[in-house]
Amino acid sequence: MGNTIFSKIISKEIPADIVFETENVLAFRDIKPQAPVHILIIPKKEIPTIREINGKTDAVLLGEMIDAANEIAKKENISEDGFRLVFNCGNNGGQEVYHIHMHLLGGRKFNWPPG
Ligand code: DGP
Repeated sequence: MGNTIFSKIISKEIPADIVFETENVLAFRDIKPQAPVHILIIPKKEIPTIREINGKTDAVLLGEMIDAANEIAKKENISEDGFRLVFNCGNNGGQEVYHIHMHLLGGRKFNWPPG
């Protein structure tokens, strides 16, 4: 088993508000939401950062994460107005949990460039 808090959420050792689950992907509400809808979409496979992603071998998994985002966005009624998907990577990227996760944010308008 892994050593981040997300491994314990995957194994259900600690609770989370899970909104979507398949064999390979899990999605749950962020504990510190930055928008009316803020959901984390994670692979069950442990990958510490986006730097460890191999585009060829991980393509199907990443595709499943995008499919999950689209399905959840529809369920949460944020699809039509639009939403933001974010991977933070490493120190400058603001990553806190070293198990990759895609933030799905919606329900309000976001600024660009980000702060
Ligand atoms: P990042 O900074 O990209 O690594 O984002 C980590 C996010 O994970 C942050 O928005 C807060 C969230 N988070 C951290 N610990 C927990 C937890 O135990 N449960 C849930 N639901 N979210 C968590």
